[in-house]
Amino acid sequence: MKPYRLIVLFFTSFLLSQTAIAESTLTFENVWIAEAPPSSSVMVAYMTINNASDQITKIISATSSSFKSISFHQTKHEDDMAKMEHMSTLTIPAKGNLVLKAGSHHIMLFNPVKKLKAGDQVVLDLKLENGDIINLNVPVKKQQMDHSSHMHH
Ligand SMILES: [Cu+2]
Repeated sequence: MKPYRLIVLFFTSFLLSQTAIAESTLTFENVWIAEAPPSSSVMVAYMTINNASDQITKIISATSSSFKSISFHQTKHEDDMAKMEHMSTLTIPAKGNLVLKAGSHHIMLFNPVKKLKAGDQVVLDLKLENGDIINLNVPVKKQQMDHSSHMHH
């Protein structure tokens, strides 16, 4: 029983290390940054990240020459309060997707180097766990009034 299990374990880890090389088949949809009010020093990026591979893929950091710092957040609702929680990675499930949207996961952009408005373009560099860097061109767009978020009143 025991030696058999060991062999299975070795074989599994061999397979995992093989597929890791062919990793990183992410595609991005509906990528945009919401235009912020003039007084605001933070902006938010939204997108849908599709993972065509059969491996969980993690984005471990994001940088941009247009912002002083960037972090990953998740909005959590506790009682009647919406709180933003820091996330160390954006994790995209195998053969699945991660939707960054209002009230959920999002990318928080701090202190724009210059004022950005609808029509501007920003480059975001997303770094994957395997070291790959994805350069995303992201348009700034006007935020739509979303009445669905007021539904529970
Ligand atoms: Cu946030």
